[in-house]
Amino acid sequence: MPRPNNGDWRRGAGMEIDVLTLFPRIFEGPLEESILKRAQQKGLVSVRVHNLRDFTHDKHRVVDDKPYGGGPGMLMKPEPIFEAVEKFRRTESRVVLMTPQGPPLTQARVQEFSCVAHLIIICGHYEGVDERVRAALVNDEVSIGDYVLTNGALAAAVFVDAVVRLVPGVLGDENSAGDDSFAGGLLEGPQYTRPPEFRGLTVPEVLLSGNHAAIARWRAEWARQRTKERRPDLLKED
Ligand code: JFE
Repeated sequence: MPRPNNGDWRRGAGMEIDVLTLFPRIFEGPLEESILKRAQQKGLVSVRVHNLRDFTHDKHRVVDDKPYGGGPGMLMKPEPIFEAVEKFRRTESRVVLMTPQGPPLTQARVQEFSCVAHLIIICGHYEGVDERVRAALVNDEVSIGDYVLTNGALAAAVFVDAVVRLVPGVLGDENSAGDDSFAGGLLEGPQYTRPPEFRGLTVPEVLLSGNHAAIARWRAEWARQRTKERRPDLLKED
């Protein structure tokens, strides 16, 4: 996977992410924990969360309206979203819309996004956003899975977490992200730590053997078997 196309990317502010949401506090928890927090402290990534209500100009700071043609629920008005995106957007920015109607996120797509210098993430709310936001502003739509959340903010937190951990230097060990389930297209097999026997349950002998070739064969065989059993879809070619 190529690293960033943009010259400023690593010397500058690290990866930059602007999140546009009506619920900024949904982000505070996840961003202040462990890896995401350290990534920001190290200057590898900078996540800024903005309240879309701050981009209204009327007294009641209205961000929603009824859908034309009728029907239940409300939609997000285009004006605050346009104003916010146009404030933050640069030539290298990618504008991402969280929506259950986007293509489902995969680790391959996460890897691509981790190479982008600047992400602007629009979190929908209510029943969704005015279609003109999609048409005029959005580069990529992302669903985090085939289930419906109450709004896009939690989906965006999941997306940011998956992307940020792939930015070089964020994980202590550069290899650990590459070893993940899915990175190799297969699930991982069983894993064990000490003690070698616990409540009569033992660790497979081969893992204690010190025979690295045998261990690698054992792991490859279990990865294949477990993937075939649990996620045969991952073995099929597309
Ligand atoms: C929004 C909502 C009614 C959506 C048919 C904005 N993977 C994923 N699941 N859910 C979302 C993403 C998501 C993202 C943004 C969202 C859900 N909603 C709720 C309500 C119909 C909807 O789409 C609003």
